[in-house]
Amino acid sequence: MFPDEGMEEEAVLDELRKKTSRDLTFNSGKILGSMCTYPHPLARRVLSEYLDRNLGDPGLHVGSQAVEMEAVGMLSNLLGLDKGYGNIVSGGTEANILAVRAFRNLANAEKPELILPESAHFSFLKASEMLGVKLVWAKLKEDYSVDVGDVESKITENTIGIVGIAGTTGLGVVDDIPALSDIALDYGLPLHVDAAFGGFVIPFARSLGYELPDFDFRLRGVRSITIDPHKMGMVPIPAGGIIFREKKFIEAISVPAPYLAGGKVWQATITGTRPGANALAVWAMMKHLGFSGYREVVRRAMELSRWFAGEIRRIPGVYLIREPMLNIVSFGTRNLEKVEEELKRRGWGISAHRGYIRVVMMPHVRREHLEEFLNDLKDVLTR
Ligand code: 0PR
Repeated sequence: MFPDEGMEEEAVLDELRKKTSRDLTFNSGKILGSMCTYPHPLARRVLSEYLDRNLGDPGLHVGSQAVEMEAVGMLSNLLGLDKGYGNIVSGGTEANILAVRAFRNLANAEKPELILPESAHFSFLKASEMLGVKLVWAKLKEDYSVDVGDVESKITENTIGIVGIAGTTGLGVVDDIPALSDIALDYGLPLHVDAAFGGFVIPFARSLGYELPDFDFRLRGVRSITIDPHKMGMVPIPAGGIIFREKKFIEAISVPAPYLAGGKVWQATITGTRPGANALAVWAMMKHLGFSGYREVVRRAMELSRWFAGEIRRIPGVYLIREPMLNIVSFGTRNLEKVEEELKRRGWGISAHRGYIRVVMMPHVRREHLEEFLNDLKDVLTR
């Protein structure tokens, strides 16, 4: 009901505190299955200071827009491009929709089709429905990466592009992007890489010596990449990233917004009014941590996931779905549903809806949390 009279601020806050007390918090260490994390203190400061900035009207917030473009520039560099074109957006969903939209608008297909791995995130279902693009699913191999031969066999004259995934949602698998890039070049098709999760992991993990395939703009077939600062980038929600190799992709999805303060401006994003503060936080975090800072975050996460996978392997009745490639470890158990239910009852933020339990080693996850979790898991299994 809409209140007739207002309440005191403290009373409002009290009520909110009570209502949200059932939420799990990242700080508690109980959230093991999420790709989000507790935002970095610097990012929190930036957000509270610049909450009013609106990138939907960049003529008002000229400085913030320039910072957004610098952030896009830094992300492009991280992904192997001297200069890229894109935006800081609301998340991986919007970024993926923008890529599909650009591919569709640039293609001349009567019945547009997009080829993507069976492991692709459900954001592509939204893109498909909104954009009238048919999804053509490519099979996975035994190692859960996409079967590149199957991708090639599904190319038709209606194909508008191909999607590869660098860090799948369920298992953190990195597809054979070099092979997909070759196919894309052979057939003159654009390749989109969904690195919503892996974008802030793979470059750093590789520099630590982990063997992972090339996945970014260094491969000539790659035309666009989704990379989410609100996952491993430690920026508050919402902060996604879409980067295109060439300006024509942005032009293909831009609409004129003629009456804004900046004169005739063009908008490529789905959202109109959108948070400048989060884009500034993306910029601030990259400036603050730098490559070496993020590498330390990733080092910890990768080491923890290797340790955790080793512990999982030692528990009878529990098995890894596959060796982890990134900082995601997914495992199955006997009586999975009952195990999930009991772990949740004990306060763990996990889910087994895909047929296994996914543990994402986000920066808030520490070894002592995992030890406690493993003890609970062993206990539940012996009941
Ligand atoms: N692409 C990939 C590979 C993803 O894993 C995700 C999100 C997206 C795109 C879409 O990103 P946005 O959610 O930012 O639009 N994957 C997470 C998942 O489904 C999203 C998530 C995050 C779910 C935190 C739960 C959670 O607690 O697991």
